Amino acid sequence: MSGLTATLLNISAQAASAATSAAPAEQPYKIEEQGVWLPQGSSTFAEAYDSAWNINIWISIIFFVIVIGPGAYFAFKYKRKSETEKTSPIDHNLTIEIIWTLVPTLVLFYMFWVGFKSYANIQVAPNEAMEVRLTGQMYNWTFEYPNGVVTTDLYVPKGRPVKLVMSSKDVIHSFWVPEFRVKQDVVPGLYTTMWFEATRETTTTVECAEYCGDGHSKMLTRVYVFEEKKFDEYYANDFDDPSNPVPPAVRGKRKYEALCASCHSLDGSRIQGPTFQGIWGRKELLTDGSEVTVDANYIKSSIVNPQGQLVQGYPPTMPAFSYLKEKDIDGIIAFLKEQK
Ligand code: HEC
Ligand SMILES: [Cu+2]
Repeated sequence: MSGLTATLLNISAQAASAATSAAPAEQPYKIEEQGVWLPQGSSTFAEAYDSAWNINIWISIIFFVIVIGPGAYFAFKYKRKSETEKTSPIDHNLTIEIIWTLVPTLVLFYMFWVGFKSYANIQVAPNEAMEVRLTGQMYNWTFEYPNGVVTTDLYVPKGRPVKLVMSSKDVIHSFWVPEFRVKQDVVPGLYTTMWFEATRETTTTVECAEYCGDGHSKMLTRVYVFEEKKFDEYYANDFDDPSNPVPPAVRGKRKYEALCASCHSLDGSRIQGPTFQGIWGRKELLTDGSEVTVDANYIKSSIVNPQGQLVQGYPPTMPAFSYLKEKDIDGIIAFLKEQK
């Protein structure tokens, strides 16, 4: 990637972390560079993709020189020298015309073939691929793994194929991992898929590549590629670092950011649901006229059975999160306790 794009990406990464101060203050979003054109290749597609890129760029450069070079030269060499000079009577040359029709046609077929080969490969995921369900929304991505764990960062094993089954909750987004050389639209009301197999341990970045609103540039998300063993350990541990257990409130905060932040604010503002600011111990009027004090039991039942007790003045739109594990719910409760 060029230095300029990298600079722009860094600027938007800073903007993103400044805007969502809740985001974990980790390393900046990065895409590893190599040379002038393309970033480091980190998936099995990179080789074919990069060679297609190189072939196309070199053919374009060569033909640019072949076409524009003589054109510019002739413009000077055969420039009309006087008012009375006549144009030469030559009008065409069959041999040359056949050559300059046939050669570019064959070159075009070759370029098509080079692109089509890897395109076909990118379209069809291997059967054994791990299927991860991706949801795009303004302005983040969530990933649901086969074991039901939902994350806001993408974790993938090195050397094993991963298939993403993607859809959007609102507008069209585009899921783009430059280092993997994959990009696919994420569309409301439609499943799109893509797959890849990472080839090296790295931490790279997802960008949204379809302008989707004013938070578009903030849809940066990390992709962690782990060795298979490390991946399996993380996978079994809800993608928390097994050697560095997180306190419940931190786990809860992550779940909040992944699942609840789109409807519940922490700063007192009303989104779809009541704010979590000062929620612990708050007295809440329910639609059946009764009053409850927010405690652990109420929060738990709000999460697994949201329609059971509805807060007055709010729509019954909260989905049930019955798949959440006990320790995630405990984490959320611990996190909500802290929201003064
Ligand atoms: C699609 C929007 C939406 C999402 C996502 C959502 N909620 Fe809600 N939530 C609501 C709405 C609307 C209400 C108010 C109506 C009701 O009581 O169900 C609510 C109410 C609540 C309440 C009761 C609040 C109070 O002041 O009494 C709790 C607790 C709660 N949600 C927890 C969560 C947690 C935890 C998550 C994430 C795991 C979550 N919600 C995700 C929409 C949402
Ligand atoms: Cu987007």
